[in-house]
Amino acid sequence: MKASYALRRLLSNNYSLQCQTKRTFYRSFLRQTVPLTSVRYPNLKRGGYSALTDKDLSVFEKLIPGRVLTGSSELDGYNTDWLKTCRGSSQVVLRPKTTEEVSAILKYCNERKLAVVPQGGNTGLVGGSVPVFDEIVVSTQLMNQIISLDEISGTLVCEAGCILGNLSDHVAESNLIMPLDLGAKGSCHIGGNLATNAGGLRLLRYGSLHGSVLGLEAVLASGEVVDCLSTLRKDNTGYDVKQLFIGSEGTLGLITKASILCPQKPNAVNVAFLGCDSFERVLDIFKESKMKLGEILSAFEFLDADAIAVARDNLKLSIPIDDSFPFYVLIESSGSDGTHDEEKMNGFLEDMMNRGYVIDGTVASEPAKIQYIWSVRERIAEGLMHDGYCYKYDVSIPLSHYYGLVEAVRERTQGNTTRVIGYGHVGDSNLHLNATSPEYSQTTMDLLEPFLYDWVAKHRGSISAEHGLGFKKRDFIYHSKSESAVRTMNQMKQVLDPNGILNPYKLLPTVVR
Ligand code: FAD
Ligand code: 2HG
Ligand code: ZN
Repeated sequence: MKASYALRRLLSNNYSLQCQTKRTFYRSFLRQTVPLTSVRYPNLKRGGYSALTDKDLSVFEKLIPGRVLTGSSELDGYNTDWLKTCRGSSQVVLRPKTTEEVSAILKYCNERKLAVVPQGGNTGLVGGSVPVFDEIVVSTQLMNQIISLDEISGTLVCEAGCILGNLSDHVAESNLIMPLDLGAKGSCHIGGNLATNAGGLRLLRYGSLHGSVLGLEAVLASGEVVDCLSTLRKDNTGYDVKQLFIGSEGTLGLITKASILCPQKPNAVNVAFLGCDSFERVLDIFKESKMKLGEILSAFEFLDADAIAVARDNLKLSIPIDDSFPFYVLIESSGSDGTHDEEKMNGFLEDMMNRGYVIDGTVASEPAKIQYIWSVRERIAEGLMHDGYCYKYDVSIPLSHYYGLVEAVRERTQGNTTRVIGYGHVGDSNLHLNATSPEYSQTTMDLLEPFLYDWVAKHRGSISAEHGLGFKKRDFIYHSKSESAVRTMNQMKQVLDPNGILNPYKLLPTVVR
């Protein structure tokens, strides 16, 4: 293991790179003109919703004085998604501060049949958080109060608009961590995380939000407030209604508050960044890491050479080890005893090197170095945007077929893309496949879809592992869900939102069979 050499190189890195403000990045991309969604998808028809009037605006102004945004330049960011692939033409953004205000807004919109899109940090990757036509944006930006933190049980209660990174910083003061972590933590809201059932980098260890969310409060389309804000770990009194809203992508209700179980902050964290020569070796290392690291294994991520090229060439990040391997693995251990964990990690890595599974690697236990290694992985989504247009896929595939999809897509789209990369949460069987081109190309899109979704369905995977269906993927739902399951979802929608005002054109398919 060339650990000392690689760590020396890490030390000389410019750490400020990872602190590059997201603001500058977003603004420079906003200057590009994103076609209106209604233009890119000409066959899509606007639903029979009312059109916004001056009278509606004055009602909103009375409900939330001073927090009704209407200027078109102010609305740009709310109308356009993070990927710059979807753009709506909403004329108003409402920024309530309380559940009561959300309730009054939705009640009025429901009575007037005005369509609404709930929006958190607008980091969603499937076009779910922005209007398709002229839906009213209800933003949770000002609902950002932390309500309580019980240090003994680790229960955090907060409003939906709290930024994930701020919550992490807050709970860290009590030696706790959030059960989820993702690259968008600086912007995404906890309400948005719940609405998408976000997975992220810690799911392997702490499980999905369906387990760590203890309670939530949501407002239905009618304005009724559904209070499920329990803080109990065990509560089997009837249907677990809160679960309905987790992963419902703003189509069943607007989440206003949540209570979340926060794990203890681990005393010792080690991160290894390793190079290997085939994807089979990645799987061998995963299997061995589960056996040898056992309870301290907290993340297992992989990147292929083309993903590494994005970090190196587009983000100008220095790769912690030699950048010529076909595959890279990032392993994190988290535990309570530094010496014990380090011994375990070093023993495991030595074994992997001796067996030839790992060719080169570096391991870090200091926070700044750990953060740097993680930034190489976390910033790939940002780096891809430098290529121009990004075709983003987020699938689950059984590990025996996992990387086959990247190879199949590369072969099929040869000459029509800048690159096709594979990376992601291999420990959760979750692959992030991304293709890029200088600008949107219908030819490339036709090569990718439905081919890619058919491939995933044939190999018994899911077409959306963690980002959701949103606007872009809803019509492929049948590739992963039965007709009866989709019909049941549609019935739930009818009961909770009979006028269909909440996030129309999202999640449910155009045609329910
Ligand atoms: P938004 O983008 O604003 O909204 C997302 C959806 O939730 C929309 O349908 C919206 O209508 C709905 N919604 C938002 N707030 C509410 C609310 N209060 N009530 C009801 N509905 C609401 N996702 C992962 O799962 N794992 C990752 O590792 C991951 N990494 C990412 C890294 C980057 C750099 C980026 C840009 C995105 C990443 N994402 C990831 C995708 C994204 O789903 C998450 O960032 C996050 O969960 C979205 O939160 P948000 O507040 O930005 O929600
Ligand atoms: C991640 O894991 C996100 O970094 C984004 O889910 C994935 O860029 C992507 O496809
Ligand atoms: Zn992810």
